[in-house]
Amino acid sequence: MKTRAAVATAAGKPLEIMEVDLDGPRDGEVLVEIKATGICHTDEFTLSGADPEGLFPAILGHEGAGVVVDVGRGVTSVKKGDHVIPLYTPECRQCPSCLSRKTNLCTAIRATQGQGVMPDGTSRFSIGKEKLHHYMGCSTFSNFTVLPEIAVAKVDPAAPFDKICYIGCGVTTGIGAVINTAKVEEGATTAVFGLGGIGLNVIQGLKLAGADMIIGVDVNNDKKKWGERFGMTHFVNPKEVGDVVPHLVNLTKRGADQIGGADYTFDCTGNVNVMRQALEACHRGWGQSIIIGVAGAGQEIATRPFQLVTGRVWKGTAFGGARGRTDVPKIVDWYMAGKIQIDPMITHTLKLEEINKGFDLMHEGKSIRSVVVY
Ligand code: NAD
Ligand code: AHE
Ligand code: ZN
Repeated sequence: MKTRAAVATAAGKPLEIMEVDLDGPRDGEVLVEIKATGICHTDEFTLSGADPEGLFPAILGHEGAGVVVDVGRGVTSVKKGDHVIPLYTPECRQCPSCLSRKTNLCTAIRATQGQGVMPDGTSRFSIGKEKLHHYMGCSTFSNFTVLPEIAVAKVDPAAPFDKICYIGCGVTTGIGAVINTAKVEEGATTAVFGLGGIGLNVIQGLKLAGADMIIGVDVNNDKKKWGERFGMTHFVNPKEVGDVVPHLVNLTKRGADQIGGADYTFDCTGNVNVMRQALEACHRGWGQSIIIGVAGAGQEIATRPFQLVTGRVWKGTAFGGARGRTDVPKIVDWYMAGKIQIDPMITHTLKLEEINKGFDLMHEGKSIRSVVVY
């Protein structure tokens, strides 16, 4: 079949809207009509050329929602007409990682996913004889896409596609980092670095978890009102306070010994210098810093080992530690029940032809989330 898609032809170039060829689903695969897709910073990261796994030409996009329109042989868990969210972190429930109960990082198809192909080693996308790469197993910047059955979560059909697509990455990553990875407890003192599409969801997760102090840290003062909207209690612009680490340690002093530092900090910037600040702003003895941001090829994190020797913990999280087929439908239900907010964070709704504008808005710091509606 033919489908409309935004194609990443080369690193650093705007996406090109074109008609591409799409082969139907093979064994264990499903064909999904994508109804809406968010634009995540990670799409920008790969398009920029910074992603060591980046492949071109490719169809990017990993934050979608849509309807199953066809299924391959052997598919049992979804059927035509089901509403689904594609999962860049699948859940096969059979691999050693899924069975370990220690991680959400299913390994069933990770190798081929990183090579931009389906589990059988081939691509479903092409333009004539030229093959196009899949991206993060999702390629939601195409109106129709093919996914393995284990990489779709079946969700409430009443949920609006143009909002729940964001659960395909940003919402789940932010809230999950708090609940699944950090396991933040009531009354905690916390700091969130970077108040974009991920950081604001960390803030909303911290509010849900009952954190007392939620400090937002961002170089853009416009983000103050955004953080406050979702439960941030204090705002710090690192450009205005000198060295941000002692500033945060001072701000979080509490208890008889007046030792400062947050119980939990979150990096939502992808900047390795910020990751160090987030670790060092943690409380001696128990503070945990969760790395969510993704950094480019060649970037490394550093700190004095003393920071870890004295009990601070550095952790990372992918997709908020969520098991997609199990947890994503629940998060959609939370949204439908009004337990979490999504609508105000979707600042821009665009047509596929306007997708490059979504990247411009992100670069300019003007959007929280742009969503493309097909
Ligand atoms: P975004 O562009 O919407 O937000 C980034 C925010 O960081 C902006 O508000 C920006 O002003 C702020 N910022 C930039 N430099 C800063 C600094 N030095 N100090 C403080 N704030 C600073 O991006 P996003 O969509 O929220 O994504 C954030 C990061 O999370 C990206 O690196 C993205 O690739 C990554 N990500 C990771 C996962 C995962 O599973 N681990 C999932 C989604 C996104
Ligand atoms: N190709 C990148 C990996 C980037 C990365 O860490 N991606 C996250 C999801 S970001 C979503 O917006 C992830 O899921 N990681 C786990 C995995 O298996 O990739 C690089 O840096 O090489
Ligand atoms: Zn993402």
